[in-house]
Amino acid sequence: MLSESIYGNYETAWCPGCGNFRILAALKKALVESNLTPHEVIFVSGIGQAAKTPHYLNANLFNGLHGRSLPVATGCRLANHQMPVIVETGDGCTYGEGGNHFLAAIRRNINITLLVHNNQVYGLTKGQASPTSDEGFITKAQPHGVYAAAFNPIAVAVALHAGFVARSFAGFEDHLTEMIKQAISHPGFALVDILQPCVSFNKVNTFAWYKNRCYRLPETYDPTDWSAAILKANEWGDQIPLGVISKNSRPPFEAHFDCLGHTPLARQQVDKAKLKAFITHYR
Ligand SMILES: Cc1ncc(C[n+]2csc(CCOP(=O)(O)OP(=O)(O)O)c2C)c(N)n1
Ligand code: SF4
Repeated sequence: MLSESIYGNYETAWCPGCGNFRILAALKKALVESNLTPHEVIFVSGIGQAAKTPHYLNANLFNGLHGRSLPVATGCRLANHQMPVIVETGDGCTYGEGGNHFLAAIRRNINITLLVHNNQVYGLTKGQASPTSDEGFITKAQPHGVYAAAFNPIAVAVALHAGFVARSFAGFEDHLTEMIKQAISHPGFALVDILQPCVSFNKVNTFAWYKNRCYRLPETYDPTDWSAAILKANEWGDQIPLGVISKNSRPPFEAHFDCLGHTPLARQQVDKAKLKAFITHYR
């Protein structure tokens, strides 16, 4: 029987009260309830407070450049398509710096789980606006308020027919655990956009602000109805829907490659003579 202690219990560099603590707790629960041991899963992250999450987990990790976790995660998945790949990232890291990788990963339907800690601000660099900051949001760098329209990751993912699109809130740990579990078990690209209060640099979108607005989708809601999902994806403001907003069963990227159908590349024997001939051919 697995227990959360297998993933360790580390001291963090996060501010007391940060939403990341609840996300880390839900993530550990989801891993255990998915019956995954630390050596069976790999985390990939970039730079930011959210991207530090795997530093506090006893599991495989690749920590790379800001915004560049999705290309690395793609490589991990193609090298070993039997290992779940989980990306831990912030709204700045993935929707800003890594924006084009976000679009490409969805379109290819890479079989990875993307957990975006969306605090609507750049936390690590001390409070500049991020792509998901609401219009008018005032920061030290944007003293007159943000002029740009907020990026809506759920609407973009649904519009691109992403395999699995969900939203949860760090304040609802059980709901979040369930969404992460479903995302891990989805056979294709899975996004969970997690509303995460940053208690130091976002004094507008607080725990109370989200709690007063978030509601759970009713059981009658059908995430396979794409038109309904587009409407749901555009709900934001006084009412913020939580749950699986959209789902479909497009074949994952790896299904297109015969060589990935059986043994993972990482475990296949390399035919050195063939490899040499290949390199010589393109030299
Ligand atoms: C290419 C590049 N641009 C900018 C930075 C500086 N930088 C580091 S973290 C960060 C913002 C992180 O914000 P977010 O991804 O939302 O994560 P959070 O810290 O809020 O969890 C920025 C701009 C960098 N390290 N690399
Ligand atoms: S700055 Fe914000 S996101 Fe970063 S640890 Fe503190 S509360 Fe969390």
